[in-house]
Amino acid sequence: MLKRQDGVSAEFSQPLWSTMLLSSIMNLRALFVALVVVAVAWVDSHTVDSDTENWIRTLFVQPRTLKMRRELRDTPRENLQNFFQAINILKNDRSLKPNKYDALCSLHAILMDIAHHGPNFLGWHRVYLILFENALNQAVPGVYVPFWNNTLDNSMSKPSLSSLFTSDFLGNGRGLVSTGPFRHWNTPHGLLRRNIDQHGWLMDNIDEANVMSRFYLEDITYPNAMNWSNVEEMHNNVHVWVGGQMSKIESACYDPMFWMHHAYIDCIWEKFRAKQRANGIDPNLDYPLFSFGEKRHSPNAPLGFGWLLVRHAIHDYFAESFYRCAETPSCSRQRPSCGSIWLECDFQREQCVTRPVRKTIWGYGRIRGRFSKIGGRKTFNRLLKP
Ligand SMILES: [Cu+2]
Repeated sequence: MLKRQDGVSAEFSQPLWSTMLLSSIMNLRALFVALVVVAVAWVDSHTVDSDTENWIRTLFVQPRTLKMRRELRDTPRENLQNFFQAINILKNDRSLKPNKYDALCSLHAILMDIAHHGPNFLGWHRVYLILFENALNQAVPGVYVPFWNNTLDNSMSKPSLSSLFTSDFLGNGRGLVSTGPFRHWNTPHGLLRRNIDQHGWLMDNIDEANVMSRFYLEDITYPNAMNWSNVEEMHNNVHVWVGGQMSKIESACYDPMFWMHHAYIDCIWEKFRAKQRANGIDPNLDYPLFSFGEKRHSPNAPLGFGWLLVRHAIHDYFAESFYRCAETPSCSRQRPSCGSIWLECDFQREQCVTRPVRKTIWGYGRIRGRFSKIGGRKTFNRLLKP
């Protein structure tokens, strides 16, 4: 029986050991849980202190119940508040240096090269999100990470007026974040700030359709994907669109928007995998054997979490044992409600769109079109990697 750690919710008391033998994915499950009892093998010369390492080991558990991740605007208020509260509990928990939230977030920068610019991008962030969700559940049991489907905001005539950037959701979108659940947050990269809708761009339905039109992981990830179906590239532009800490890899997760953004990207990937299964392609085996680009993205390279390898992160174990993605609200002329006060139906396009909250005080419009997008390009990677 897995020994329960202090503060770990009852939900995590499921003895993984007993289910191991029954599982068809026994080896992977064993590898995952083995991290609880062995030293986490951090890569390169980077280390975290032993207290942090010990805590992170407690995050390698499988919840008894599956989470249902929902779109932010479709998440019941109570769940959303619990989610924000859990984040703040981690942020204020100084039993680790400098606090639990920042300690977990630091891994994103430490393992930056393993996690980005290659086919491991999706799998690595999937495992990382699971660890984060487990950390939240230690603070407030039952919490899940809602996903931010940014196409709902992109469909607005002025996405900078999205209700997401109010105290009801994530706080203001320009300058120091002084409203909402993360107001006046300090980070290792200065006070939390954003600069929405100045550079980069949000995703649209065509982006998702382009991803869905492809067949293999290498068709939607670096280094082989065409730009128009490269999901990492699409995600980079959203990071840049938010600005502030979000615009750079080493600081991105210090803005909690990071997790909701990645939860959406992850849901797109899961949809892609479902389509693969329907087409007779096994997503468990779909990792480029040779054309993976840099060595650290090779299928047998370490994932950065204990004994897990890069190829393990694409396994259905992670896709199926922890959470599901709910559908983003949709509407039609016959079914005009989007089921959320934050969304309204665009009857022409028959899709839900974020309701604007107020007139902008910045007084600029949005430049649309491919050409202007290219002109404004400042990619997430390029900001970091000379
Ligand atoms: Cu990342």
